[in-house]
Amino acid sequence: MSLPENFLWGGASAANQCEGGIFEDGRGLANVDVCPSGADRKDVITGRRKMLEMDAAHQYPAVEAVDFYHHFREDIGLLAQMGFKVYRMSVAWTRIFPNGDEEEPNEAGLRFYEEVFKECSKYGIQPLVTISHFDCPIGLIRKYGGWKSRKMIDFYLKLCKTLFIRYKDYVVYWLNFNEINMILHAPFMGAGICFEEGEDEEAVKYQAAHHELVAGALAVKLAHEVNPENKVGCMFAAGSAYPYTCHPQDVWEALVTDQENYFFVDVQARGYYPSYAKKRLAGRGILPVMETGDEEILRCYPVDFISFSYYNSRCIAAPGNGGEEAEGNLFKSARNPYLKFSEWGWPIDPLGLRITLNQVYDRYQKPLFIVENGLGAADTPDEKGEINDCYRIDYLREHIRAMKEAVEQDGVDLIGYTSWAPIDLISAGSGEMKKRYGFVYVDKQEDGSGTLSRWKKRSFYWYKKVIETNGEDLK
Ligand code: BGP
Repeated sequence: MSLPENFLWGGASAANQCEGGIFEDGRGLANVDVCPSGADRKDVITGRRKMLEMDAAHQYPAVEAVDFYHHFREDIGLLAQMGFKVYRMSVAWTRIFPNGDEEEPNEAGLRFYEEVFKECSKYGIQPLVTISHFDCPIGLIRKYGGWKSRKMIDFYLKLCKTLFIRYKDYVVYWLNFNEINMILHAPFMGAGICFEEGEDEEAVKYQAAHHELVAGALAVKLAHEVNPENKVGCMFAAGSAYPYTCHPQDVWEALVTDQENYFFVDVQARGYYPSYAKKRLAGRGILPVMETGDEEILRCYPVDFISFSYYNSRCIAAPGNGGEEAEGNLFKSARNPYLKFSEWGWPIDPLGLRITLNQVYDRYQKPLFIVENGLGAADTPDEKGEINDCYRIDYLREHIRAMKEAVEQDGVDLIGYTSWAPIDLISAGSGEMKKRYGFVYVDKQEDGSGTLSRWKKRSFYWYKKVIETNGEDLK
């Protein structure tokens, strides 16, 4: 038994974390551009501190990022050398509609992505395009409050329509929103939401989520109308919640945590609000306002496949049941005493990937796609300038092994695997450059210095062999 012949191996990135060039060719400003690095980032990405423009007191890593905007040919060439079958990337909304509400798209922005897709197709690399990867035009935030407003649905669909038509010959795999459940944890970064004094934050977040859910379903409809070959997936930040102990209260809290995340996929994949969400949101008086027809839209246009990021599992203790806190992908959880942790304090749990794949597949019975998985580490070149990132190889090897077991032994239907991120880029959570994920090192340092040149790390050669052997040789 082995992985299917046409298994899509590759890597994943996001426009705002790699492109830079944010003032070029008519591009407008987006929420992700004004998230600073440093201590204030957290308050900004969570919507508690309103920052809609740049100021002199902060650094904004998205301004240059790793300058994919001018290096994309070289970068895609490197992906091709590793034998990539798929490249997950996102479009910057504001390259195409600089303020979000223009009548006509910005041709220069459209041309940029066309060049990127052409470059991919030169090497037979299939793009997997995230339509909105933590990305919302500042123009729409100022005028409408981002996804708080139902008006966003139309602007988003206009973007979708433009993309589906223009790139019909290049792209069939689409994701409607990156980590849609992140709206609960980083609402400014996820959905352009800033909270006003006295606002019920939960109510605002679930209302905005409802707008995204409707928009996402209508994007599926549109994608199929433009090209019946199009396949649209949802995307959520996954990682099963383990009970901290077998105390029934811990088990219960873990179940509720899983439901909070599955809520989004329940709607996007099954086509309706699950009963637990309806009851609980209604119980708190925050059931989103729906328009007539919304329920039908959700029911008629479920996604074609389910994708997710997996970095770690979570461990949940009921209040007062103890447990130290652990870090992890913007979610806090209890520290799992059986796991090791990354330099950034994220748990490392390969078996958790197999568990997650099984749970998600059991629940939805739709094809799955792992679209993010990787290890953030502070790589340092040795005296010869080489980067021996054996820790990254170990992490990926164990996760790929667990993924294979889920496919080969448990029968999970998996389309592909894209590691985060093939070429070093800016961290979403912390805004740091030194938290690196790549197979390719980018000479850019935390203070912004560096030549931006690209060097292959040891993991580059390792991943190339993994792809070449369709995951058989993981040594
Ligand atoms: C996910 C995001 C990515 C990415 C990744 C790693 O939440 O979809 O954009 O950055 O996590 O997280 P970080 O960059 O914080 O290390």
